[in-house]
Amino acid sequence: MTSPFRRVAAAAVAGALLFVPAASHGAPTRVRALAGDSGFQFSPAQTSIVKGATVKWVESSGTAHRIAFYKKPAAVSGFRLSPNGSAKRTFKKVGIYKYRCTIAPHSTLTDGVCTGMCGVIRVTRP
Ligand SMILES: [Cu+2]
Repeated sequence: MTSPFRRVAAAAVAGALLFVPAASHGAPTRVRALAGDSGFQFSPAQTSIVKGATVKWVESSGTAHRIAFYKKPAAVSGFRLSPNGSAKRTFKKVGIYKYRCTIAPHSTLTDGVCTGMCGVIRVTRP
């Protein structure tokens, strides 16, 4: 049994070892929305892309989600993620974007700190 934290840490270590560059303008970077036995989470919870790249959220647990960006350097609209559906957003400005699922009890936001189904997208220069 691997905790979500350990999985994220393991992914970060694997990424560092492989020198995985930030995703370029090719296929969208995928983020899975998980629920059920895995708990409410985005996988990976943190991802890096280059400016102009697209993130595609894929729901694979049969649960609806509502994504809202609560910290962003540029406007990016939230969206509903239908059960087993997907949605994309393209990021045109460098910076750190933080988002969460606002459907209770998937995440909570207290004093700017998100717990649960929370995600971060780091958008870097190409
Ligand atoms: Cu959710």
